[in-house]
Order: sequence, then C-alpha cells, then structure tokens
Amino acid sequence: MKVGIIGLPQTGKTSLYNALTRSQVELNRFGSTEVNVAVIPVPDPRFDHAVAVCSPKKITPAVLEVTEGGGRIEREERKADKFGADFFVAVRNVETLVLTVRAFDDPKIPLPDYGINPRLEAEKILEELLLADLTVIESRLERLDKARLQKRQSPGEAAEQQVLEKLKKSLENLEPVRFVELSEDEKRSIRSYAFVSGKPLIIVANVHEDLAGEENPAGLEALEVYAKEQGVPLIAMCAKVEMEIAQMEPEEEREFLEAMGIKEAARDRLIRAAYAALGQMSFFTVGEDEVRAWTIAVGTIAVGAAEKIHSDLARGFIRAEVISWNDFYAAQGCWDAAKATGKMRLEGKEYVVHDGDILHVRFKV
Ligand SMILES: Nc1nc2c(ncn2[C@@H]2O[C@H](COP(=O)(O)OP(=O)(O)OP(=O)(O)O)[C@@H](O)[C@H]2O)c(=O)[nH]1
Ligand SMILES: [Mg+2]
Repeated sequence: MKVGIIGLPQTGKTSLYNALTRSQVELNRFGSTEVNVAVIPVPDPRFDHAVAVCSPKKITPAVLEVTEGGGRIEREERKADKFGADFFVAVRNVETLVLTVRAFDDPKIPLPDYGINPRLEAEKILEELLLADLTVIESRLERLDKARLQKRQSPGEAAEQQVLEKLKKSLENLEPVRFVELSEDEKRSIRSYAFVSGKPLIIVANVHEDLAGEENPAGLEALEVYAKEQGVPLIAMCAKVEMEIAQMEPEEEREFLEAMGIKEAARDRLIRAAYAALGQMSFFTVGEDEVRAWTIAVGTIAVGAAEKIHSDLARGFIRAEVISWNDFYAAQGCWDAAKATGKMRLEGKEYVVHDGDILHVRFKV
C-alpha cells in the first residue's frame, strides 16, 4: 500500500513523514524538490501476538510505503494555490493521499494570508485536485468526440466516453471522482488516468503542541463538518510532538504518551485510517518457519487470498483451513495448538476472508 503526504508549504509534511517513518529528514528546506520514500512495517498487535506464540524463524509484517515531497503546492498571494505539474506526477503514483493542513499557531512559522483556517485550506486543495481531473477529462473528451464524429471511434472508446461524460457532470458540480458510483467495467476503462480526486484521502489537522493530547482539539469544528461532507477521515495530531515520539525507544515512548495524555501514537492511528480508507485488511499465515501478514481488499474470497500468497495456491486450490482471529488468540499457541482446540474450519474457494483470519491453503498442482 502506498500513501503520499501532500499539503501547502510549512504545514508539517516533513514532520509527519518523520513521525510515520521514524526518519530524521531535515525540516525547513524551503524549495527542496527531494522526494522522501520509506517502507515501514505496519504496527499490528495481532501480528505481534502471532510472532510471540509461534517463535518463527522469519517474520514478515505488512508494509506501507510512505512518500513525501517531489511535487509542491505553492502559496501565491490572492491567487488560488498553485499546483506544479510535478505535483501531479508525484501524486498519481500513490494510492492514498494524506493532506496536512495547518491548525497550529506559531509566530516563527509564516502564515498564509487567510491566517489559520484549516477548513478553507482543505477545501481549496480538494477543489484544485478536482479541477485538475476536470481538465484532463475535458481534453480527452474533445478528442474522443472528434473521433466519434469522424466515425472512427472504437467500441472501447465509446464506452470510455460515456464514463468520462458521467465524471465530468459530477466534477462540474464539485463532486470528486470518489463520489461517483461506477461498475467494475467502468472503473477498468478509466483506471489508467489515476484521477487524483478519485483517490482515498485522509486529512491531518496539524495542531499546536499544547493540544497534542486532546481527543477533540478546539478550532477544528468547521473542518470536521467539511470532512464529514466529503466522507473523508480527519485525524488531529501535533506533527512536531509525534516526530519526537517516533525517535524514542518503546519504553520511553510509553511513558511520554502517558505523561502527555496521548492514548495512541498518531502513527498508529493514521496507518489504521489508511487501511480503512483504502478498504484493506489483513490475514495471517503462521508457523514455525514464518509468521506473515498479508494485505487484501475487504471482501476478498479465499482463492483470492491464496493468489496473494502464490499463484500455484490459487491454481491448485483445494480448501482453505481457517482459524478466526479470536479463536487463534484464545488458544494462546501457534497453529497446531489452535487447531487442537477444534476451532479450525475448512472453507471453499468462495469463502469471504475475515479481518485477522489465520489461513492455511491446501492445494495440489
Ligand atoms: N509549533 C509547531 N510547529 C510545527 C508543527 N509542525 C511543524 N511545525 C514546524 O513548522 C515548520 C515546517 O514544518 P515541516 O514539517 O518542515 O513542514 P513542510 O510542510 O514539510 O514544509 P515545506 O517542506 O517547506 O513545505 C518547522 O519549523 C516545524 O518545526 C506543530 O505541530 N507545531
Ligand atoms: Mg518539507
């Protein structure tokens, strides 16, 4: 899974990147076009439990790729905030966008001309994303229509034109591609565009350090309403504090979180939100050789999960041996111990995998 951090200059993008990835990229490098990429293990207590009870030779957690930088949104006086072409190149390659908006006051960090207005900031950027898609669609439609009039349009292009017309209509009403219901075929016909307003999005409101431990920090009411309207999860955090937390040893981190009144590091909250926004979940394979977490889409069936492990497992699929997470946990042991409690089920190809299922695929090729 790939997430990309975007936002106006000086909103805390690099701080958040450091918090998520435990990196130490230098802050305040105005005008830097360097791209930061890191692959991080996804924290999951279930995975940790499986490792503890199986003591495997090898452990393979799920991973998340985080990028930041590479494309900038410039702040321009009185004009709409300007997105460079490089911005869209950077953004088209990620699956989920994390938008940082400034909600912290700090006299040392210059403010945009509208001051601190996280709702307005989010609104402007989301609107720009949407308009960028509209521009792409309009120019493509122009060409498709020419082909249609000259009667040299293929059936594929005719179908594509229909979908694009549909998207155009909703974008003109300021409804992002995300909002448009499309069939699987329709989705396929426009996949290559990687529309930016069609990507799942999470908004991060970067609040002042004094509010780091608050569950509902003041000043975000308007943004909250907007995020709800947009169907977008909103996470409040203090990127500066989270970055410090990310540099701590686990023991120190626990004590610090407690002292600050922070229930859970924002890193973990954000990663969970990214999974949910993308409709992803995990299943596990466990044993003495390896404990591994696999990321699949919610609703994936057993044969799809098998495919994820290896194409041979899908091709020669016989049955999936399944132990539900709760049963596995209750057994307090690895696969054999859990199986001995009689909780293992045999499921067919069409079984819809549940979050946390432990799978063992029987196959023959
Ligand atoms: N007080 C306060 N300062 C913060 C917070 N988050 C970031 N900053 C400061 O704001 C400045 C910019 O933070 P960065 O993380 O570099 O922001 P950025 O969005 O990457 O900035 P550019 O790359 O220049 O666009 C730094 O001096 C940070 O220390 C915060 O939550 N509170
Ligand atoms: Mg930066």
